[in-house]
Order: sequence, then structure tokens, then C-alpha cells
Amino acid sequence: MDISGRTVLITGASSGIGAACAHHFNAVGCRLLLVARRLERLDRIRTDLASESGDSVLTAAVDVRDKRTFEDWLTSLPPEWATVDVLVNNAGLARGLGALHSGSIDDWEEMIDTNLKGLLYVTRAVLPRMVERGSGHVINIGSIAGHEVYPGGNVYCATKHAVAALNRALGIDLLGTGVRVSSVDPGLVETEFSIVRFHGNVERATAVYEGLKPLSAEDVAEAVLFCATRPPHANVRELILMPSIQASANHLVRG
Ligand code: NDP
Ligand code: 8X3
Repeated sequence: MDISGRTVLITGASSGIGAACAHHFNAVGCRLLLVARRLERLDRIRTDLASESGDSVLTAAVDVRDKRTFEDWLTSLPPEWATVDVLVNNAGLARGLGALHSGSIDDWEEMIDTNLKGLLYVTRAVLPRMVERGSGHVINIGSIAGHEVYPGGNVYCATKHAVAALNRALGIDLLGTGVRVSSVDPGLVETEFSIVRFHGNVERATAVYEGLKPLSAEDVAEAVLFCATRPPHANVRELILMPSIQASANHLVRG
């Protein structure tokens, strides 16, 4: 399906999968609303995209945990930007990798507030107009961590299991409305994800991907674009995308 001219809102577009989605949707002629906390990063991406294909990108420094700021930003968009056709719920993070009994409650709150509550706030703000119009598409970035658990993954896995549950529940709530919901659930993707998980410890983050070929952010963005370009009668509900060296959250080969 041709989606050129459609408006795509991507959360967490300043890095990794979100930034790659911005490039992929831009390449097929979409108009982009890009949000994340780091505005200078978003503006750099906007400049790159403008040099690729004109200027149809709006950026905003928005923390998805702050529902009021998100709603205010959304409602203050100029009328020509007010119709969101595709929402990519991508903003998310892991913090820490260790046993629950020694975990950091601050880390847990950050993951729950971002991955779960932030996704809910954004979706709640965007969906009503999609339902009113009888068209639209919500694409959630879940994870293999929403299907399985792994040692030390506890709270991150719980947030991604919650995203998987919400994805399934939303599909039921939206049945017959003309609004589609999909989830793209990757295995290991090399982005800034592990640097964030290990609170800036680059050495530890690099070790995660050592000796193996993980997915790239572009691989995931292609899958997201695949979901968004299905014809109206078809919908991808859950798409699990793994690197070939990974069979499950706990089974991968190095070297
Ligand atoms: P990155 O760290 O590269 O990107 C994360 C993005 O989320 C950044 O743009 C960051 O922007 C944004 N973000 C984080 N917190 C907030 C917030 N409170 N408000 C707004 N934006 C926020 O990691 P990935 O690209 O890998 O992660 C993207 C998604 O993919 C996440 O949901 C992650 O759980 C999921 N995922 C990742 C996998 C992987 O192996 N990398 C595998 C499976 C799923 P900023 O800091 O500027 O706000
Ligand atoms: C990110 C991939 O395997 O670290 O969701 O949970 S994993």
C-alpha cells in the first residue's frame, strides 16, 4: 500500500530503531512527527532527512512519561499536522541486568514509566482521533522479552510482556473501528540500548554484541514499514524478528 503523504508519529526517534524508522518512512514520502527528549539529536536527523527528500519533518522535545506535555504538544500542532495516520510506539529502555532481590527501584520505575505508562499515555492521546476517522495504525515496538524471560531481565521483560498484552487487548478494543494495531518484537539489535541499560558503561555494552551479528536498527525499521504498508484488509498482529544467530532470548551463538 502506498503511504506517501501520510503522517507518522515516532516516539524515541533520536536514536536506534526510532531514528531508522524516521529514515525509512521518509524514504517512502511520509511526513514525520519525531519526538524524544534530546531535541538536538532530533534536529540533526531532521536536517539529514531534509537533504534526502525535502522538508516534511516536525521535531519536539517530549518525554513520554509526561502525559500533560505530550497532550499539550499534540493538541497545539498546526492543523496540517493534526492527523496522525501511523503511530510508532518505540520510546523505551532497559536499566540494569541483575537479580530482582538486588535490583534498583529507581531503574524499575524508569522502565515501567517509559515502556508501559509512556506508551499508554501516547496511545491514549493519539487514538481517539484515529477511531473518529475510522482509520489509522498503531505499531508497538515490543521485544522477544515480551514473549520470554532471561536471567536478570525481570522488570524489563515484565514491561515488554505488558506491551504484548496491550497490543493484543488493543486489537480487540479496536476491532471494527478501521484502526489497526501491530507489534514488531525484535531480538538483539545493536543500538544505544545496551549503553543505556548499563548506565553508560560502553565496555559492558559492547560485550553484548561481541562475536555475533545482531540485527541492525534498519532491519527493524524495514519490518515496521512492512506492517505500515499492508493493504487495508491485512494486518500484522505480532512480528518476531530475530538475528539468525539467535533462536530465543536464551539461545544464541557467538563466533
Ligand atoms: P536506543 O537507546 O538507541 O533508543 C531509545 C530511544 O527511546 C531514544 O530515541 C530515546 O530518546 C527514546 N526514549 C527513551 N526514554 C524516553 C522518554 N522518556 N521519552 C521519550 N523518548 C524516550 O534503543 P533502541 O532503538 O534499541 O530501542 C527502541 C525500542 O526498541 C525500545 O522500546 C526497546 O525496548 C526496543 N527493543 C530494543 C531491542 C534491542 O536489542 N536494541 C530489542 C527489542 C526491542 P531520548 O533519550 O532522546 O529521549
Ligand atoms: C531488547 C532485547 O534480549 O535484551 O528488548 O531483551 S533483549
